[in-house]
Amino acid sequence: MGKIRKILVANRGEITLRIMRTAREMGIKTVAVYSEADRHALHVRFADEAVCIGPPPSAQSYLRMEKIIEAARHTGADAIHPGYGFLSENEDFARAVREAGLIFIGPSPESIELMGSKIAAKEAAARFGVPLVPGINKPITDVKLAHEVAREIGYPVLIKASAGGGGKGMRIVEKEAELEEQMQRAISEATSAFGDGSVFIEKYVTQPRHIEFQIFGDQHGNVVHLFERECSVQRRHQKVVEEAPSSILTPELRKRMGEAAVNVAKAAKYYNAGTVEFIVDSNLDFFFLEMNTRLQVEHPVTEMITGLDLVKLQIKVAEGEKLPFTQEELTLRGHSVEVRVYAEDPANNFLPDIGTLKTYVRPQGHGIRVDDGFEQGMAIPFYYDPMIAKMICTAETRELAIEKMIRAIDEYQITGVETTLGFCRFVMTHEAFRSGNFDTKFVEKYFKPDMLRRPADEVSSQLAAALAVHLHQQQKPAANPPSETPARASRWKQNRINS
Ligand code: MV4
Repeated sequence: MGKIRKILVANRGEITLRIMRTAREMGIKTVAVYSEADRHALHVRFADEAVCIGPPPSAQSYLRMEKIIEAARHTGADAIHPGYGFLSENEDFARAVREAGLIFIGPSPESIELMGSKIAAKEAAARFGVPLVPGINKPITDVKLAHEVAREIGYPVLIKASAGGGGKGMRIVEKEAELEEQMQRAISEATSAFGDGSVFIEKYVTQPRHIEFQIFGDQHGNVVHLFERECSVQRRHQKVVEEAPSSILTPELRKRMGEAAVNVAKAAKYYNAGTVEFIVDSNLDFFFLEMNTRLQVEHPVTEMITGLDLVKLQIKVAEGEKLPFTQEELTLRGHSVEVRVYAEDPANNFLPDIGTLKTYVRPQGHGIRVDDGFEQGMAIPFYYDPMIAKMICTAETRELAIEKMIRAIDEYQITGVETTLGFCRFVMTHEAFRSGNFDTKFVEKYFKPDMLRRPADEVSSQLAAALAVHLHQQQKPAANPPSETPARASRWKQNRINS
């Protein structure tokens, strides 16, 4: 251990820039690794040094442990930050980094491994008195036992893969007649997806809210929580909006959940940044689900309400320093909302819309933070996650943060690709979101793709209808219906919902 002088960031995009910025402020040199598709990427330009690690597909570049460790050796880096995604929650990578004599800026391989097994994670949490969803916390293969368990906890139940997480490999079983078939399917799916067919059964909590606690530990056994984030607006387990604090927690509930989160971390002898996920039911009862052993995409909302730089803290505890504060010294101020801006087409089932950012102008002003990895004229590579940016708006109250977000969305100019900005605006202006009365089914319940139809489309569909009538009167089929608005035309002003 000791002072870190040079960090290699084993990642790409906005999170790599975000990490390198803090490193530079701390006087630490930075090393980028990149694939052949990312030669001109901003993280490569920003870094003090950069090493190409292979062809565009992640499996041949950002997932190649030995290439990355070799790049660290070659450049004399003494630490590796994994970012999120890619190798960030891979215990073999954390171990290989340690064995190469380098510092892994994250938790121990043992903690990553423990939390990688949902069953082991729940077992550890239960030993520390943390509430779990009713169910059985053992791998189940025996159908008879499954029937007994499900009958006892009551339908609907949820079958989850122990090696899954983030919603992967989950199956809802509404009634007894479906249990056996769903179990067989879950087991075979888990076997092929994770090489581990262990599944377990939980009571299915309907209309839950997703509330996660940011925790932080040092290597001296100290653990604190940095309050919660609420991420209930999701689409197919992809978070759309995150905020801190949650609008449903009272100070008393926050204290109890925070203590439970710290206990989960202590059960795993956890250090560095981590996130403890809970679901909260309509009675405000909370249950531990799983722990994410990485810095999360949505960490900025926590930074905004605590005033802390989480990457700086990660680096300091990785150097062996003690946490510079106690739980009692931490306070929460204001409200912060984050939206994720993707190059996806919400009107077309959120299909990735890969292309070049013809116009790219960020919003500005008080309380607005944009974490991104692109500039105008850059192409969004097809090989990776199509997130363009995270936009974080912070103000004294939730209402003001939402108002600021709407203003910022309207000011953001992106052309060349379809984006989820209009969809984010839909959420921000929706009564259910604004009132705080929503759950994880928000998108399913309220969003229909045609809600984002732009005025220009309206015009062309009216034209099409008029033409159809005209042609029908002439008894001729339409050979060439009028074309849609050019897909890549400037339309940022039109990103709003027709209402
Ligand atoms: C649940 C649940 C209801 N009951 N477990 C989804 C992600 C993974 N971390 C666990 N997830 C869920 N587990 C029980 N017993 C509902 C979900 C869930 C969900 C949770 C948080 C945020 C969004 C979600 C969307 C669908 C399902």
